[in-house]
Amino acid sequence: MPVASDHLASLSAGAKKTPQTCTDPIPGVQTDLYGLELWENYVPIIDLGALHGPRRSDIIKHLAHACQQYGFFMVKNHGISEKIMNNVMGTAREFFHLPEEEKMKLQSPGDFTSPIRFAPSIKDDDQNIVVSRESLKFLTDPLENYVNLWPTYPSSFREAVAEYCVAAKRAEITLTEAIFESLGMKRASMDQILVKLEQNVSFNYYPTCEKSNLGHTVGLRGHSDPSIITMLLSDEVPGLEIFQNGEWILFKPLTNTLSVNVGDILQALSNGGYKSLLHRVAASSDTERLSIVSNCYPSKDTQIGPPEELIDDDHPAMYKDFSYKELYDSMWTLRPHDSTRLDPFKVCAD
Ligand SMILES: O=C(O)CCC(=O)C(=O)O
Repeated sequence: MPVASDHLASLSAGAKKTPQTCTDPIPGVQTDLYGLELWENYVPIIDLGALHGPRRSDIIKHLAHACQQYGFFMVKNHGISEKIMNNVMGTAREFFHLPEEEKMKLQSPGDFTSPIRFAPSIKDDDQNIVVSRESLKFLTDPLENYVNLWPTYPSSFREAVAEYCVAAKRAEITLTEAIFESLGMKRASMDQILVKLEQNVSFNYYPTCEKSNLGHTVGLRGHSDPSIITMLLSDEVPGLEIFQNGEWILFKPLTNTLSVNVGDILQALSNGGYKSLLHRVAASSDTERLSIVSNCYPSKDTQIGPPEELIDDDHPAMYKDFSYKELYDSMWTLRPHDSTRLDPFKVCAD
């Protein structure tokens, strides 16, 4: 049975089990010879709903291509209802519009391990740059351990966010399992990760900045994510820029889709076959922007070096065998905008 049904069953009810399917053609989308849709020629669209039907093996091939060539794709028919997405976006927007002193109550300066933390915009004097993003980051897994730490204002917060987290995690498990299958991982290698997948969520708010300050303001600096995959729900305001073929490309979100990027852990697990995406967010003087990021990663004791079935004479191991805890502990010693998180775990330094 291809679907990680045991792992999905462990999620509480609330999210739709069978993703809604939409087969209407989307303007601006071309389909290649293998049936893979490409949005504006640079972002693949993966039909997550079709993983549950007879086209599963085609979708697995689409995923392999998307992760190898792009490190970034959109998912449609992901099973997260419009109502759940609208509720969580509305709640996040209300949160960021609270008075500064309310949000600052959730700040925990210097403590990156706090289960919930608000971070305001910052000025980096060394680089003479303002990073305009405000964020609220929180652990979500298991929900019952964390919900009581979440804000009670806006009053919709706990319910709307919990519903979104459950639905997003369901989509992430389905997608992660399919991505592992696309790599040719053995069932046992997949399961040692899938049974212990965890999630954290970040609400990101990018206020508008004065036109005169645009030259030294960014939304968020270039980085990759310390995740297996990262799933992004954003409003329709462009801002995310992805690094592809040596240039930064502005991504234009498509309604009702989520975007997904390959993270550092998947790059290590795939022995470098799937590339972790470098991305950043531009500042705007016209429109504020809101996004919700869900990071999917393994438990601390999980081994995330490439599994033996992906290593042979033609594909020698690029990374040592290491645990997620080792990666997690080492990443606080690097600057957050370094994209070198995996370097200490390489078999041979470049
Ligand atoms: O807001 C976005 O589009 C991206 C956010 C992001 O990259 C992050 O939270 O790490």
